[in-house]
Formats: sequence, C-alpha cells, structure tokens
Amino acid sequence: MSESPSGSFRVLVVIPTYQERENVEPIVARVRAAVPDAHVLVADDNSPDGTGAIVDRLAAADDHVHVLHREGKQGLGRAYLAGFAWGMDRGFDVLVEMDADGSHQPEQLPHLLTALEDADLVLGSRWVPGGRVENWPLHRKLISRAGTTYARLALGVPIRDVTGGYRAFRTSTLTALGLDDVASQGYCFQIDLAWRAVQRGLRVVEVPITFVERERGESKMSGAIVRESLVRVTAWGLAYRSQQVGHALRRDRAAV
Ligand SMILES: Nc1nc2c(ncn2[C@@H]2O[C@H](COP(=O)(O)OP(=O)(O)OP(=O)(O)O)[C@@H](O)[C@H]2O)c(=O)[nH]1
Ligand SMILES: [Mg+2]
Repeated sequence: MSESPSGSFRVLVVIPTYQERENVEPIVARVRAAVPDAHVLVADDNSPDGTGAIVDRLAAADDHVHVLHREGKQGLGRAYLAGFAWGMDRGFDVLVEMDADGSHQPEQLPHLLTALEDADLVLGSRWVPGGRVENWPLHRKLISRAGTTYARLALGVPIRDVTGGYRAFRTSTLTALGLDDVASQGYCFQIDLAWRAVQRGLRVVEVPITFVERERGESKMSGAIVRESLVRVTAWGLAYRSQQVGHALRRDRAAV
C-alpha cells in the first residue's frame, strides 16, 4: 500500500453523471492524476447535454477510463448499483463512489484508500474533526446536518456523516450488504448502504474530507429526494425500534 495510493487493491472509481458536460472531463483527469493505477467508470443516464459522448472520447484515449451508457435518468442509486455490478464482474477489489461535480476532491482519495486497509467501508466525512464544507450556504449546511442527525437518531447509527457520497467499499463489503433489494434512490441510498454495513457488524471508518460546492452545472437535489429520505428513514427507524422493543420484552419474559 505504501508505494502507490491504491497499493495492491484494484480500484474502480464509479462516477454517476446526469448533465455534467462541463464537469466530467476535469473530474476524470483529476482522478487519473491523483491515483494513476485506479480505473474510472462513468455511469451516465443518457444525459441530453452529451456528457456520455465526452466520456466515449476519453475512454477511447485511455484504457483506464470506461463508460456505462444507461437508458435514461433513473436516479443516483440505480446508477451506482449498475456501476458496482460492472466493477464486480471485472474483478475489482475496491469500488469508490464519487460525484462528478468536484464536491469530492480526487486528491483526497489516497486518504480513503489508506483507511480501507483497516476497514470494510470508508466514508469521506464532512462532520468529523478536520472535515469541512466550502462555499455552502447556511441553509444547505443545516439541511445536511439535520438529515444526518435524524438518520443517526432514528436508526441508531454511530456515524457523523451518513448522507455523504464519497466512499470506498471493499468488494466483499458490497457482497455482504446484499444489494439486490436496495430500492433507495437519492442520498437515501447512502444512508441505506451505511446502515446495512453497521447492522452487519462491518468496520465502518470515517475520514475527514473537504467538500467543495459545485462551481459548474446544476444540482439534481430536489424536494422529492429529501422526502424519499425522510419517509424511508422513518419507516426503517420504526421497524428497527419495534424490533428492539420486541427483543427487550422477550428477554424480560425469559428472565421472569
Ligand atoms: N447517472 C445518474 N447520475 C446522477 C443522477 N442524479 C444525480 N446524478 C449524479 O450524481 C452526482 C451528485 O449529484 P448532485 O446534483 O451533485 O447532487 P448533490 O451532490 O446531492 O447535490 P448538490 O450538493 O446540490 O450538488 C453528480 O455526479 C450527478 O451528475 C441520476 O439520476 N443518474
Ligand atoms: Mg453535488
């Protein structure tokens, strides 16, 4: 691990894109420069702005760059699941999640990969000591903090940044999570996977990152994405809490 940031791991960085024409080429170049051994897979949902065609050109010029053309916009979660399946089929050991808009800095990827040596899942975290957010208006910070706090309390997950999307998974971790029934779409997808990892007793480690607000292109964040998270996390939380109460009652009965 010490000679190169990806060490003995075969690393695939999966970047989902929708309408990222201005961002896709710079982000791929930054990943290639930061971790030259790593491969990059762009999972594009047939962006009308031609993002996919730009990646075709990059892939033709570089055997470490790949593209997965998908039929149409189906959400971040589905794009990641398709990207993970692509990487697992091809024998990668580590799959990385990274946004295309520059919010997740490729130059910090070596920190995540180093931490993965002693973890099953590494989360880039804005809300641990050393983590930061640049250029976010106060309301975005508040929404993100509120979302992560709500998920922490509802699900009892001991993670400070449970909605973040800069992550490194061992392939064995993804297999253990059981991805076949993941239905979450927006950043709820991130909560879903982190919670599955905690429930399965896997080693989840947070490393501080500096998250930079996108400078180009438009955010796909929407009210529907926030609502999806709220509804799903509340349902999971209620099911989890009632399961806990059931366990406690059975324990008490057994003790009488
Ligand atoms: N393939 C695919 N990619 C998507 C989809 N929705 C969002 N993305 C990509 O997912 C990444 C994160 O999306 P953003 O729009 O930056 O959303 P966000 O980071 O939650 O929100 P902001 O902080 O406001 O930028 C970007 O690379 C998007 O292009 C989708 O439906 N399909
Ligand atoms: Mg973004």
